[in-house]
Amino acid sequence: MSNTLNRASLLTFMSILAGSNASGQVFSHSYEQPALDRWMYPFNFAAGAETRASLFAAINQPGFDDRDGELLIGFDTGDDVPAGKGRLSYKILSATLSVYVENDISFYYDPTPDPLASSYATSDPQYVADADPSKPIEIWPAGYRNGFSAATFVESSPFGGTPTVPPAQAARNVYPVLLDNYQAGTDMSRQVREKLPGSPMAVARLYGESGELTPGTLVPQGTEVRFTLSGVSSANYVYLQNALNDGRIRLLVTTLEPTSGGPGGGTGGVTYPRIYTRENAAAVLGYAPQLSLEVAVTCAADFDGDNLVDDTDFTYFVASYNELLDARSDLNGDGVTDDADFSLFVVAYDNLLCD
Ligand SMILES: [Ca+2]
Ligand SMILES: [Ca+2]
Ligand SMILES: [Ca+2]
Ligand SMILES: [Ca+2]
Repeated sequence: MSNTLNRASLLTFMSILAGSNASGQVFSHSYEQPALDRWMYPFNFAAGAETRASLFAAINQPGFDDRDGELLIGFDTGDDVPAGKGRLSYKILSATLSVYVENDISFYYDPTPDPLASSYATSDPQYVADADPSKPIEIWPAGYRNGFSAATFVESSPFGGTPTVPPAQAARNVYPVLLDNYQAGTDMSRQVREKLPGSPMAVARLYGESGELTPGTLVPQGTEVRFTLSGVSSANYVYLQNALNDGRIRLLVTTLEPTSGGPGGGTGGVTYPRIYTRENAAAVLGYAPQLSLEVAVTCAADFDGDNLVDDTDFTYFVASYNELLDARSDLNGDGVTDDADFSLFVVAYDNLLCD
Protein backbone atom coordinates (compact mmCIF):
# COMPACT_ATOMS: atom_id res chain seq x y z
CA MET A 1 0.00 0.00 0.00
CA SER A 2 2.71 2.45 0.96
CA ASN A 3 4.58 1.45 -2.18
CA THR A 4 1.58 2.45 -4.25
CA LEU A 5 1.36 5.82 -2.53
CA ASN A 6 5.06 6.43 -2.94
CA ARG A 7 4.86 5.57 -6.58
CA ALA A 8 1.89 7.87 -7.06
CA SER A 9 3.75 10.77 -5.44
CA LEU A 10 6.84 10.02 -7.44
CA LEU A 11 4.75 9.92 -10.58
CA THR A 12 3.38 13.39 -9.95
CA PHE A 13 6.87 14.70 -9.32
CA MET A 14 8.26 12.99 -12.40
CA SER A 15 5.42 14.31 -14.55
CA ILE A 16 6.44 17.83 -13.65
CA LEU A 17 10.06 16.96 -14.30
CA ALA A 18 9.23 15.35 -17.63
CA GLY A 19 7.69 18.57 -18.85
CA SER A 20 10.94 20.45 -18.46
CA ASN A 21 13.51 17.74 -19.03
CA ALA A 22 12.14 15.52 -21.73
CA SER A 23 14.40 13.28 -23.74
CA GLY A 24 11.13 12.23 -25.32
CA GLN A 25 9.32 14.80 -27.38
CA VAL A 26 6.07 15.13 -29.26
CA PHE A 27 6.24 16.47 -32.81
CA SER A 28 3.15 17.78 -34.59
CA HIS A 29 3.04 18.87 -38.18
CA SER A 30 0.45 19.34 -40.92
CA TYR A 31 1.62 19.03 -44.51
CA GLU A 32 -0.50 21.06 -46.93
CA GLN A 33 0.88 19.17 -49.89
CA PRO A 34 3.01 16.09 -50.45
CA ALA A 35 6.64 15.92 -51.53
CA LEU A 36 5.44 13.75 -54.40
CA ASP A 37 2.22 12.46 -55.89
CA ARG A 38 2.07 10.20 -58.88
CA TRP A 39 -0.74 8.53 -60.76
CA MET A 40 0.46 4.92 -61.06
CA TYR A 41 -1.16 3.81 -64.31
CA PRO A 42 0.55 2.16 -67.31
CA PHE A 43 -0.80 4.69 -69.83
CA ASN A 44 0.14 7.78 -67.84
CA PHE A 45 2.58 9.61 -70.09
CA ALA A 46 2.90 12.67 -67.82
CA ALA A 47 4.44 10.79 -64.93
CA GLY A 48 4.29 12.93 -61.81
CA ALA A 49 3.00 16.05 -63.57
CA GLU A 50 -0.61 14.92 -64.03
CA THR A 51 -3.25 17.13 -62.43
CA ARG A 52 -5.51 14.34 -61.30
CA ALA A 53 -5.38 10.65 -60.57
CA SER A 54 -8.19 8.26 -61.52
CA LEU A 55 -8.63 5.38 -59.11
CA PHE A 56 -10.04 2.22 -60.62
CA ALA A 57 -9.61 -1.50 -61.08
CA ALA A 58 -9.26 -3.63 -64.20
CA ILE A 59 -10.40 -6.86 -62.67
CA ASN A 60 -9.45 -10.10 -64.40
CA GLN A 61 -8.37 -8.25 -67.56
CA PRO A 62 -5.30 -10.06 -68.94
CA GLY A 63 -2.27 -7.78 -69.10
CA PHE A 64 -3.61 -5.42 -66.44
CA ASP A 65 -3.32 -5.44 -62.68
CA ASP A 66 -6.64 -5.64 -60.83
CA ARG A 67 -5.65 -2.47 -58.98
CA ASP A 68 -4.88 -0.55 -62.14
CA GLY A 69 -5.13 3.22 -61.53
CA GLU A 70 -3.59 4.17 -58.19
CA LEU A 71 -2.22 7.30 -56.52
CA LEU A 72 1.19 7.17 -54.86
CA ILE A 73 1.63 9.89 -52.24
CA GLY A 74 4.82 10.72 -50.40
CA PHE A 75 5.67 13.03 -47.52
CA ASP A 76 9.23 13.72 -46.42
CA THR A 77 9.06 14.03 -42.67
CA GLY A 78 12.69 14.30 -41.57
CA ASP A 79 12.60 18.09 -41.15
CA ASP A 80 9.63 17.87 -38.79
CA VAL A 81 10.05 14.54 -37.00
CA PRO A 82 13.74 13.76 -36.54
CA ALA A 83 14.70 10.63 -38.48
CA GLY A 84 17.17 7.90 -37.56
CA LYS A 85 16.16 7.45 -33.91
CA GLY A 86 15.39 3.75 -34.40
CA ARG A 87 11.98 2.29 -35.19
CA LEU A 88 10.99 1.64 -31.57
CA SER A 89 11.37 5.33 -30.69
CA TYR A 90 8.43 6.41 -32.87
CA LYS A 91 4.95 6.41 -31.32
CA ILE A 92 2.22 7.54 -33.69
CA LEU A 93 -0.23 9.45 -31.51
CA SER A 94 -2.35 10.55 -34.46
CA ALA A 95 -2.01 10.54 -38.22
CA THR A 96 -4.57 11.55 -40.83
CA LEU A 97 -4.11 11.56 -44.58
CA SER A 98 -6.64 13.39 -46.76
CA VAL A 99 -7.08 13.60 -50.51
CA TYR A 100 -9.87 15.40 -52.37
CA VAL A 101 -12.32 14.25 -55.02
CA GLU A 102 -11.88 15.96 -58.41
CA ASN A 103 -14.97 14.62 -60.20
CA ASP A 104 -18.57 15.36 -59.36
CA ILE A 105 -21.36 12.88 -58.64
CA SER A 106 -19.70 9.93 -60.36
CA PHE A 107 -19.49 7.28 -57.66
CA TYR A 108 -21.19 6.32 -54.42
CA TYR A 109 -19.86 6.59 -50.88
CA ASP A 110 -18.99 3.17 -49.50
CA PRO A 111 -17.29 3.49 -46.06
CA THR A 112 -17.04 -0.24 -45.33
CA PRO A 113 -14.86 -3.06 -46.64
CA ASP A 114 -16.58 -5.28 -49.19
CA PRO A 115 -16.00 -9.04 -49.34
CA LEU A 116 -13.24 -9.77 -51.87
CA ALA A 117 -15.59 -12.30 -53.45
CA SER A 118 -17.91 -9.44 -54.42
CA SER A 119 -15.24 -8.52 -57.00
CA TYR A 120 -15.14 -12.03 -58.49
CA ALA A 121 -16.84 -12.81 -61.78
CA THR A 122 -20.53 -13.46 -61.24
CA SER A 123 -19.93 -16.91 -62.80
CA ASP A 124 -17.47 -17.78 -60.02
CA PRO A 125 -19.09 -20.22 -57.53
CA GLN A 126 -17.60 -18.14 -54.70
CA TYR A 127 -19.08 -14.88 -55.96
CA VAL A 128 -21.18 -12.89 -53.50
CA ALA A 129 -23.09 -9.75 -54.31
CA ASP A 130 -21.85 -6.38 -53.06
CA ALA A 131 -24.30 -5.27 -50.39
CA ASP A 132 -23.75 -1.55 -50.99
CA PRO A 133 -22.99 0.51 -54.12
CA SER A 134 -19.37 1.24 -55.21
CA LYS A 135 -16.19 0.08 -53.49
CA PRO A 136 -14.43 1.74 -50.56
CA ILE A 137 -11.33 3.85 -51.25
CA GLU A 138 -8.35 2.12 -49.67
CA ILE A 139 -4.84 3.04 -48.57
CA TRP A 140 -1.93 0.60 -48.58
CA PRO A 141 1.77 0.58 -47.75
CA ALA A 142 4.01 0.91 -50.81
CA GLY A 143 6.08 -2.04 -52.03
CA TYR A 144 8.80 -1.71 -54.69
CA ARG A 145 10.46 -3.86 -57.36
CA ASN A 146 13.22 -3.57 -59.94
CA GLY A 147 15.64 -2.11 -57.43
CA PHE A 148 13.48 0.89 -56.51
CA SER A 149 12.79 1.94 -52.93
CA ALA A 150 11.11 4.81 -51.13
CA ALA A 151 14.49 6.55 -51.23
CA THR A 152 14.94 6.27 -55.01
CA PHE A 153 11.46 6.29 -56.57
CA VAL A 154 10.55 9.88 -57.47
CA GLU A 155 7.28 10.96 -59.07
CA SER A 156 8.79 10.98 -62.58
CA SER A 157 10.36 7.50 -62.23
CA PRO A 158 9.32 4.85 -64.78
CA PHE A 159 6.05 3.00 -64.19
CA GLY A 160 7.50 -0.47 -64.46
CA GLY A 161 10.03 -2.90 -65.78
CA THR A 162 9.45 -5.84 -68.09
CA PRO A 163 7.13 -5.76 -69.94
CA THR A 164 8.08 -2.18 -70.77
CA VAL A 165 5.22 -1.65 -73.20
CA PRO A 166 1.98 -1.09 -71.32
CA PRO A 167 -0.20 -2.65 -70.13
CA ALA A 168 2.18 -4.10 -67.63
CA GLN A 169 0.69 -6.76 -65.43
CA ALA A 170 2.83 -7.57 -62.40
CA ALA A 171 5.45 -5.08 -63.54
CA ARG A 172 4.66 -1.84 -61.71
CA ASN A 173 7.63 -0.50 -59.80
CA VAL A 174 5.43 0.58 -56.88
CA TYR A 175 2.55 -1.57 -55.70
CA PRO A 176 0.15 -1.93 -52.76
CA VAL A 177 1.71 -4.41 -50.39
CA LEU A 178 0.33 -6.64 -47.64
CA LEU A 179 2.98 -6.83 -44.91
CA ASP A 180 3.64 -9.10 -41.98
CA ASN A 181 5.26 -7.96 -38.73
CA TYR A 182 8.68 -8.68 -40.21
CA GLN A 183 7.77 -6.51 -43.20
CA ALA A 184 7.84 -9.34 -45.69
CA GLY A 185 5.34 -8.32 -48.34
CA THR A 186 2.85 -9.65 -50.89
CA ASP A 187 1.97 -7.60 -53.99
CA MET A 188 -1.78 -7.03 -53.80
CA SER A 189 -2.11 -5.60 -57.31
CA ARG A 190 -3.88 -8.75 -58.51
CA GLN A 191 -5.65 -9.50 -55.24
CA VAL A 192 -8.92 -10.46 -56.93
CA ARG A 193 -7.70 -12.93 -59.55
CA GLU A 194 -5.22 -14.44 -57.09
CA LYS A 195 -7.91 -14.51 -54.38
CA LEU A 196 -5.48 -13.17 -51.80
CA PRO A 197 -6.91 -12.56 -48.35
CA GLY A 198 -5.76 -9.34 -46.72
CA SER A 199 -7.00 -5.90 -45.79
CA PRO A 200 -5.68 -2.43 -46.58
CA MET A 201 -4.09 -0.19 -43.97
CA ALA A 202 -7.33 1.79 -43.81
CA VAL A 203 -10.49 2.55 -45.78
CA ALA A 204 -11.59 6.14 -46.29
CA ARG A 205 -14.34 8.09 -44.62
CA LEU A 206 -15.71 10.90 -46.77
CA TYR A 207 -16.48 14.39 -45.51
CA GLY A 208 -18.15 17.43 -47.01
CA GLU A 209 -18.72 20.91 -45.59
CA SER A 210 -21.56 19.69 -43.39
CA GLY A 211 -19.86 16.59 -42.07
CA GLU A 212 -19.61 12.99 -43.12
CA LEU A 213 -21.44 12.02 -46.28
CA THR A 214 -24.28 9.57 -46.02
CA PRO A 215 -23.19 6.09 -47.12
CA GLY A 216 -24.69 5.11 -50.44
CA THR A 217 -25.02 8.69 -51.72
CA LEU A 218 -23.22 10.13 -54.76
CA VAL A 219 -20.00 11.95 -53.94
CA PRO A 220 -19.67 15.67 -54.84
CA GLN A 221 -16.53 17.36 -56.15
CA GLY A 222 -14.24 18.64 -53.41
CA THR A 223 -15.20 15.90 -50.94
CA GLU A 224 -12.47 15.07 -48.44
CA VAL A 225 -11.31 11.43 -48.57
CA ARG A 226 -9.94 10.88 -45.09
CA PHE A 227 -7.77 8.02 -43.86
CA THR A 228 -7.09 7.60 -40.15
CA LEU A 229 -3.63 6.06 -39.82
CA SER A 230 -3.50 5.73 -36.06
CA GLY A 231 -4.87 2.44 -34.77
CA VAL A 232 -3.67 0.52 -37.85
CA SER A 233 -2.66 -3.13 -37.70
CA SER A 234 0.57 -4.24 -36.10
CA ALA A 235 2.39 -4.80 -39.41
CA ASN A 236 1.23 -1.46 -40.78
CA TYR A 237 2.26 0.27 -37.56
CA VAL A 238 5.77 -1.11 -38.01
CA TYR A 239 5.71 0.17 -41.60
CA LEU A 240 4.86 3.68 -40.42
CA GLN A 241 7.50 3.54 -37.67
CA ASN A 242 10.12 2.54 -40.24
CA ALA A 243 8.93 5.30 -42.56
CA LEU A 244 9.37 7.89 -39.82
CA ASN A 245 12.78 6.47 -39.01
CA ASP A 246 13.68 6.89 -42.71
CA GLY A 247 12.01 10.32 -42.91
CA ARG A 248 9.78 9.22 -45.82
CA ILE A 249 6.14 8.16 -45.66
CA ARG A 250 4.91 6.58 -48.90
CA LEU A 251 1.35 5.31 -49.34
CA LEU A 252 -0.86 4.14 -52.20
CA VAL A 253 -4.51 5.14 -52.56
CA THR A 254 -6.46 2.50 -54.50
CA THR A 255 -9.90 1.05 -55.04
CA LEU A 256 -11.42 -2.09 -56.52
CA GLU A 257 -14.11 -0.02 -58.22
CA PRO A 258 -13.98 -1.44 -61.75
CA THR A 259 -13.87 0.41 -65.01
CA SER A 260 -13.96 -0.51 -68.65
CA GLY A 261 -12.82 1.50 -71.63
CA GLY A 262 -10.04 3.38 -69.86
CA PRO A 263 -10.02 6.41 -67.59
CA GLY A 264 -12.85 8.06 -69.50
CA GLY A 265 -15.09 5.21 -68.50
CA GLY A 266 -15.96 4.26 -72.07
CA THR A 267 -19.50 4.93 -73.15
CA GLY A 268 -20.91 4.49 -69.67
CA GLY A 269 -19.23 7.52 -68.10
CA VAL A 270 -16.92 7.65 -65.12
CA THR A 271 -18.02 5.54 -62.18
CA TYR A 272 -14.89 5.77 -60.04
CA PRO A 273 -13.09 8.45 -58.00
CA ARG A 274 -10.68 10.97 -59.46
CA ILE A 275 -8.36 12.73 -57.03
CA TYR A 276 -6.65 16.15 -57.20
CA THR A 277 -2.86 16.06 -57.29
CA ARG A 278 -0.60 18.82 -56.04
CA GLU A 279 -0.08 20.03 -59.64
CA ASN A 280 -3.77 20.86 -60.05
CA ALA A 281 -4.68 24.55 -59.95
CA ALA A 282 -7.17 23.69 -57.22
CA ALA A 283 -4.33 22.46 -55.03
CA VAL A 284 -3.70 26.04 -53.87
CA LEU A 285 -7.28 26.10 -52.62
CA GLY A 286 -6.45 23.28 -50.24
CA TYR A 287 -7.20 20.29 -52.45
CA ALA A 288 -3.70 18.81 -52.56
CA PRO A 289 -3.11 15.60 -50.63
CA GLN A 290 -2.46 16.43 -46.99
CA LEU A 291 -1.04 14.75 -43.91
CA SER A 292 -1.46 15.67 -40.26
CA LEU A 293 0.95 13.96 -37.93
CA GLU A 294 1.48 13.81 -34.18
CA VAL A 295 4.41 11.63 -33.23
CA ALA A 296 6.23 11.08 -29.96
CA VAL A 297 9.93 10.28 -30.20
CA THR A 298 10.68 8.67 -26.88
CA CYS A 299 12.02 5.58 -25.15
CA ALA A 300 10.71 2.26 -26.45
CA ALA A 301 8.44 1.43 -23.50
CA ASP A 302 6.79 4.86 -23.35
CA PHE A 303 3.88 4.13 -25.66
CA ASP A 304 1.86 7.30 -25.07
CA GLY A 305 4.81 9.64 -25.39
CA ASP A 306 4.66 11.43 -22.04
CA ASN A 307 8.28 10.48 -21.26
CA LEU A 308 7.22 8.23 -18.39
CA VAL A 309 6.86 4.47 -18.32
CA ASP A 310 3.86 4.06 -16.06
CA ASP A 311 0.55 2.27 -15.66
CA THR A 312 -0.86 3.76 -18.86
CA ASP A 313 1.99 2.20 -20.79
CA PHE A 314 1.52 -1.07 -18.93
CA THR A 315 -2.10 -1.23 -20.04
CA TYR A 316 -1.00 -0.63 -23.63
CA PHE A 317 1.73 -3.23 -23.32
CA VAL A 318 -0.63 -5.89 -22.01
CA ALA A 319 -2.99 -5.44 -24.97
CA SER A 320 -0.17 -6.20 -27.42
CA TYR A 321 1.27 -8.95 -25.19
CA ASN A 322 -2.06 -10.72 -25.20
CA GLU A 323 -2.07 -10.70 -28.99
CA LEU A 324 1.37 -12.41 -28.97
CA LEU A 325 2.22 -11.74 -32.61
CA ASP A 326 1.59 -8.03 -32.20
CA ALA A 327 4.58 -5.76 -32.77
CA ARG A 328 3.14 -2.59 -31.30
CA SER A 329 4.75 -3.15 -27.89
CA ASP A 330 7.86 -4.80 -29.25
CA LEU A 331 10.81 -3.62 -27.13
CA ASN A 332 13.67 -5.75 -28.45
CA GLY A 333 12.89 -5.20 -32.12
CA ASP A 334 12.17 -8.81 -33.10
CA GLY A 335 8.70 -7.99 -34.43
CA VAL A 336 6.58 -9.64 -31.72
CA THR A 337 5.56 -8.79 -28.16
CA ASP A 338 6.40 -11.65 -25.82
CA ASP A 339 8.10 -12.56 -22.53
CA ALA A 340 11.43 -11.08 -23.61
CA ASP A 341 9.68 -7.76 -24.06
CA PHE A 342 7.92 -8.14 -20.75
CA SER A 343 11.30 -8.41 -18.99
CA LEU A 344 12.42 -5.22 -20.71
CA PHE A 345 9.16 -3.51 -19.84
CA VAL A 346 9.59 -4.30 -16.13
CA VAL A 347 13.03 -2.67 -16.11
CA ALA A 348 11.70 0.44 -17.89
CA TYR A 349 8.70 0.56 -15.55
CA ASP A 350 10.98 0.46 -12.52
CA ASN A 351 13.01 3.31 -13.96
CA LEU A 352 9.75 5.22 -14.57
CA LEU A 353 11.38 8.14 -16.37
CA CYS A 354 12.73 7.80 -19.91
CA ASP A 355 16.45 8.49 -19.53
CA1 LIG B 1 2.62 15.00 -58.91
CA1 LIG C 1 -19.71 -1.83 -51.87
CA1 LIG D 1 4.13 6.89 -21.02
CA1 LIG E 1 9.91 -8.45 -29.12
